[in-house]
Amino acid sequence: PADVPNIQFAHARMGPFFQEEPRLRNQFSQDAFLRGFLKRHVCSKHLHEMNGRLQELGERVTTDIYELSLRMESEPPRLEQFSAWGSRVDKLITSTAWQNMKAESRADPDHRRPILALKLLTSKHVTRLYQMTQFYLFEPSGGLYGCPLAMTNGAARTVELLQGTQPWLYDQTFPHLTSRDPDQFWTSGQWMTERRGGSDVASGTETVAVEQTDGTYKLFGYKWFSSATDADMTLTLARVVDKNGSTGTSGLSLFYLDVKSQTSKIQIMKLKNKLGTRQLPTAELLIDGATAYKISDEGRGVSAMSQMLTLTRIHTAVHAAGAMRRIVNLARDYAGRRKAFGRRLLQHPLHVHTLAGLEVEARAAAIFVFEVSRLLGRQETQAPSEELEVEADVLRLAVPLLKLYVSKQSVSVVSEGLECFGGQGYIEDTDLPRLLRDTQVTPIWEGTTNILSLDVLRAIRKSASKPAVHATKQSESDTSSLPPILHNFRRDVLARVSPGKETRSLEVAGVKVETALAEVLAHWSRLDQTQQDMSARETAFSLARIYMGALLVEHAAHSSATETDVYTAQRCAQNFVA
Ligand code: UCC
Ligand code: FAD
Repeated sequence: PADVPNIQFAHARMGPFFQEEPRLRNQFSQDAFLRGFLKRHVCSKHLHEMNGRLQELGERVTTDIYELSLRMESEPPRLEQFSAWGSRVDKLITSTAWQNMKAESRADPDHRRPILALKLLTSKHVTRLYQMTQFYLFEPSGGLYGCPLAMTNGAARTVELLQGTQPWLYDQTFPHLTSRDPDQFWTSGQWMTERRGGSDVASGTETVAVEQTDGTYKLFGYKWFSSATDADMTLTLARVVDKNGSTGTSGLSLFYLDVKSQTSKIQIMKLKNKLGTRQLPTAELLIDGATAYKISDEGRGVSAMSQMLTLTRIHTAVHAAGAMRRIVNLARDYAGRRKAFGRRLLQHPLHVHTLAGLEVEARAAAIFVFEVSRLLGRQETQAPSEELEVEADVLRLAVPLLKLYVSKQSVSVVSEGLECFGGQGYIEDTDLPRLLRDTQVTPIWEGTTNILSLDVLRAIRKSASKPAVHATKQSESDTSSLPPILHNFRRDVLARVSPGKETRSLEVAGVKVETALAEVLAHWSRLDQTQQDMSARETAFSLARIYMGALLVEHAAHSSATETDVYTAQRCAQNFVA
């Protein structure tokens, strides 16, 4: 009305204030912590090459790759089970964005650089680290395409390890699983979970394998979760039975199944309606006589698959750590743009303290992921040595600890991160809620938190029956009763904090790590078997935090460390034992 001055809201006007959006800048150049870690561990020749590629990827995950992921989210997969004329067709319809992501991830380097240039470096032992840092940048913009890539990566490693006993399998699949040519590249599934149980796979698997006269097997069963429904091949578990249906051994065996050539024998019964990971075609599958090849010894399927689990568990942690990094980057940027009570959020001490806490958690998760990837690369490529044997023990414990801790923590960090945007954090079109939905799955798949805590116990108990790698030194006699794997874990942690303890600013943090470790190990040694089972989760959380604390202290004690690195180590060390 004419009698109200400076009117701001009327038909075609919505008021003068619009909040600036948070901006996503190059995710590699913004990540001083990642660059610092690489500088510590990669020689200058490779570092230059690696930095160049990661810089490029860091940009693409904020532009074209990110755009693809938005389309993948808004055009989820669909299942057409019957044709218009009633025939069963089980046609999985994925978006062009999903299909483009497959091509993009492998694009011929002569035409366009692949998103994930896995074979770039000549120095093999840092290749795993390089690979996982790429996934770390890629995952929050990857539209869950990292899921089939993770399973493919795990399958590639599994067939590589089986090369001695199954050379034909290696020849037939490995070049495809690692190909950079999109027309040649295959993805693999990992079909383990059935209706009776996804944790207790040994009792839960009802799928049977019937041997044929030519030595192949026909599989019959119902896979309750398959996230790689459009995969070219899969590795799967089944129980061998004779023609009368009785089992040979009680255990499961591992099978290779070429999916793309036998779609008529694998019915897609249903696409799952999920909280998140909506871009991903997760389905229930009925396997009705598909031909498969037994690739493990009979009854040794779980063991033969364990390296695949190692890879996919690391990928899960990479996804979770990547989500934390993304939300913290966005929240920090937003805090510089949003004002409340007359000041930018970045000028409110409490908000800054909240962000700093999230930054510490994101860094702790990141360094855990980077170090485990580095150790894995060393195991895969270096000649056997006593040092590597000790590292193998550390890695065996670190993988379940990494997966269980970082996954769980990512849900809490991403959730807190959403709150940093106030109400906007809850609004779908900001694309922020997707991060929470897609991280909520990480504690569940690839082994739940409890199952991985029990896996830590499995590793400790198995090691208890083996002799120690190192003779016990006098000063270590008080811990000589520890199972060798814990003994080696302890040595590793102490070696990492030792330089920090000599640095004034890190001394307290270093001592806290040592004390917490001593307390956890002493407490653990006093428990009987049932008590160990009952407290497996607390033990695992404590060991994970202690390990991250040790990694951060070690990082902060390095000559290239910054003040922020020191603060991170100090703050992480404030809260150790679960
Ligand atoms: O969820 C899935 C895919 C989701 C999508 C993937 C995305 C990846 C990231 C993407 C980012 C975007 S696939 C389903 C995953 N399912 C699981 O993880 C199953 C969880 N359950 C377990 O882990 C259980 O603990 C089982 C299945 C391993 C338990 O089986 P058993 O048969 O009862 O276990 P045993 O008898 O204790 O172990 C059998 C053998 C032993 O070796 P031997 O006989 O030589 O003593 C174990 O030491 O397997 C060995 N073993 C292992 N070895 C068992 N676990 C491990 C391990 N983790 N490492 C090495
Ligand atoms: P259950 O085994 O029934 O577990 C239920 C609860 O009991 C959990 O909290 C668990 O921690 C707890 N529990 C079980 N046993 C114990 C114990 N001994 N001690 C203490 N607690 C215990 N699987 C595949 O094989 N391939 C796939 O591609 C795949 N994709 C998936 C995609 C999505 C989106 C999801 C959500 C799952 C997918 N899964 C896939 C399945 C996933 O791996 C399983 O759901 C998971 O391993 C848990 O198994 P479950 O669902 O049978 O739970």
